[in-house]
Amino acid sequence: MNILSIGGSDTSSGAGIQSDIKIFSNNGFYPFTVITAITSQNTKKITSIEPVSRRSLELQMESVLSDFQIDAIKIGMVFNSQNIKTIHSKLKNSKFPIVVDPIIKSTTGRLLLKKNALSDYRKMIIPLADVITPNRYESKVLTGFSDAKKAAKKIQTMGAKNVIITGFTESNNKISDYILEPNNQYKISGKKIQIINHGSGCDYSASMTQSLAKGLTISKSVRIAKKFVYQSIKNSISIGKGINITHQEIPKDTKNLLYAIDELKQIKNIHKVIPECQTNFVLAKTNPKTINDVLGISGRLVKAGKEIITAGELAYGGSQHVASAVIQINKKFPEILSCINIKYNTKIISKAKKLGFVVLSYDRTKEPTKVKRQENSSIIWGMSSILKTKCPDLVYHKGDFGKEAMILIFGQTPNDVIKKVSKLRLSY
Ligand code: PXL
Repeated sequence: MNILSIGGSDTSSGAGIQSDIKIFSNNGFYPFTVITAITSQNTKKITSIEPVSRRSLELQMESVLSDFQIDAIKIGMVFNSQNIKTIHSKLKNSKFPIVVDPIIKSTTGRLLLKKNALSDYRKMIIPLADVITPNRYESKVLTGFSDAKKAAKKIQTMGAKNVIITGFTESNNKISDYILEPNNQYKISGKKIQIINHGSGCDYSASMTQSLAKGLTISKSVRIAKKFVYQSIKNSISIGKGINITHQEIPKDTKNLLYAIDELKQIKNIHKVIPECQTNFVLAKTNPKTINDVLGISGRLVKAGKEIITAGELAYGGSQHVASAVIQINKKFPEILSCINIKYNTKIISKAKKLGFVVLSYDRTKEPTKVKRQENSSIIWGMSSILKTKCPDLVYHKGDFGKEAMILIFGQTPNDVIKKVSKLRLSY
């Protein structure tokens, strides 16, 4: 899925466009960007803000909108009326879900929306919002109301569909947000963390945008955003001489699998081994019991011309078949945690044998009818039927009526699997 982030460039990468690129990429989204202004800033202060020209902003918007499929848009910092008018004219008839994050002042105290642009912001940016995420201060500046519920109602009458006032109430360890949907209002509370930081507002709206792209409900999206922000503040880094910058720690397993997927994409002619049903690449936790213990690609690795692209994100439970295979093998060989499926090809099998790989196979035409009828049981049956004493590097089956023949390559780690796939390269 693809997300467009419209906002300011932040040299510290703690907020704005750079922060969104980090978040969306880490979470399996492709980020497109349109820059409204260039800020010079570090963890102590902002020393300059230069809006881009109207022409540049128009052309950036046209470049992105005319070419790509977009699943959601986030609008962050828009510095002046010219920015606002241009964005409005390009998005006023758009059908994408839009999250508006009203950026008015930085944590370091600098105004990021010109005072004389406020009225255009109310008229032209707020009505674009499917979701708008002001904090209390921002809701007051936008409406004049200190009462956050009144402010939310006013913002809704300005044209935003769903209004979320973040930090509606706060105590030492709890922070609640107020949500006003078209026909519903409620509060959602979460844990609060006391670290002054740069980036948490951006993180919240970025997370909301991801959830909207996936079609989640507002309340589910808010819960996810609150957890995401809590973690990113908890993992915040003291990287400069001033305030902390929020940060997302990618779990080790996710990093390893992502790294291996990248390596896979570099293997020459790799597109030739992507089967009709596409490829998944998985990494299990130790002692996996169900597919929810196995990290996989929630879409697949798909062939696009001579390249392969990752469609979807990495998620536990993201793979059904390849994950089931690894779970079965792991029962007998607990060191095996990773697996990939590739296209059946006799040359690959001969090469594997020549290389001394342990090659096993099963015959799907021998599968009992009962197993065939039961969804997802074929792999479990197939794998258990071949597990003798040797731990396989490669398992294949030649398919059955309506079932594609397939090769599975196993390893202890994703890197181990990639090494095996690379060694087989000359055969495809
Ligand atoms: O955190 C709000 C924000 C958003 N976008 C840019 C920023 C800031 C805060 O400094 O600089 C570009």
